[in-house]
Amino acid sequence: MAANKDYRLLCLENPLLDIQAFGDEALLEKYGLKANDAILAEEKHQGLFEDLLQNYDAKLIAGGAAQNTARGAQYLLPPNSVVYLGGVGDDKYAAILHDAVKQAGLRVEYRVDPKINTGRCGVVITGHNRSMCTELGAANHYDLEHLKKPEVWSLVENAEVYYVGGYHFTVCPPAIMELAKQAASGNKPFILSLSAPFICQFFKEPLDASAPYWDYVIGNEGEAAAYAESHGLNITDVKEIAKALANLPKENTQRKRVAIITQGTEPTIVAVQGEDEVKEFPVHSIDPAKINDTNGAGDAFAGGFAAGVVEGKSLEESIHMGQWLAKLSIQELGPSYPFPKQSY
Ligand code: 26A
Repeated sequence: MAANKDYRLLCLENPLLDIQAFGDEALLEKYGLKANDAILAEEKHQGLFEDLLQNYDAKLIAGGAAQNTARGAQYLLPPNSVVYLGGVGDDKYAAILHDAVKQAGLRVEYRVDPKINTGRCGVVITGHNRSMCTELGAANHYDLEHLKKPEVWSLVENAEVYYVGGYHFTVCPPAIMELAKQAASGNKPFILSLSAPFICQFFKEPLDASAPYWDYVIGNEGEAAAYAESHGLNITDVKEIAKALANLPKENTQRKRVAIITQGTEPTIVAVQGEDEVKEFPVHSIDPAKINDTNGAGDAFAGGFAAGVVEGKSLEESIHMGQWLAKLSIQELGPSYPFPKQSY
């Protein structure tokens, strides 16, 4: 890989503005939310966003899981390394996202829909848990037409590594498949995040269609369990689930698939296709008093890891980079990274 090329990492998913607050049991109960979850907003959640802003001193923070990952990868990589695609509206929320990505040095190619609001994610923090409730808005209107615009498609062709957030399976699976095929045909790494248990449960068909293209699949213990259950694997051991993911049929046989399962403060599990031994990597220790909130920790891990893949680092080193960035991010409010930059 040429070291001086621009935009080597291309990411796709749903740009969202997080409306994040420290909440309580009563708030979770009022909207029927679980303490630690990610869901799509239904009718009964409509009041949540205003409630958070009016009564819980909510902060507006740039979000969208893969956009957080993209900002994270750019944090570690040379300038102009990462480009991110997704759909937004033309409103004050989009302006906040533009400011955040500008500060992060992240290039975005948004599909702008002037008639629809930028997506919002209500985030309720209780202790080390976060409950997320998303109204996708304009993010739900990302389409192939945007991906195939010559100025966007040339970025796709130019990229050397692809990162897709699994949340995008609710939006435009054909765009995911285009990136997956582009990766396989050029023997370039395709990284997929499972994103949330509900993706493994309710978006199984498009998820499975993309599986042969995963060079790296990243998830947490909850997503791994949901995958195992929804696929009738009859296993609950995280290492065994990682192994099963790593050994699914694969399109590009020039790369062995790697499955990575994070488990909060417990060690990160890594299985490699065809290998018997499943490895464990302890997370970087942190004084609990320094943890601000863990929302976005998984996205930060994925960002650090993806940066390692882009730079051609070893698997061990890439995991280490992911854990390093996750440790930085949990000391910030929301899915953010410290500025001025800390160097790895
Ligand atoms: C389709 N859904 C539900 C989502 C999301 C999402 N990003 C994309 N699509 N639901 C929550 N998030 C984001 O996850 C980040 C934390 O990992 C939130 O915006 C938050 O920044």
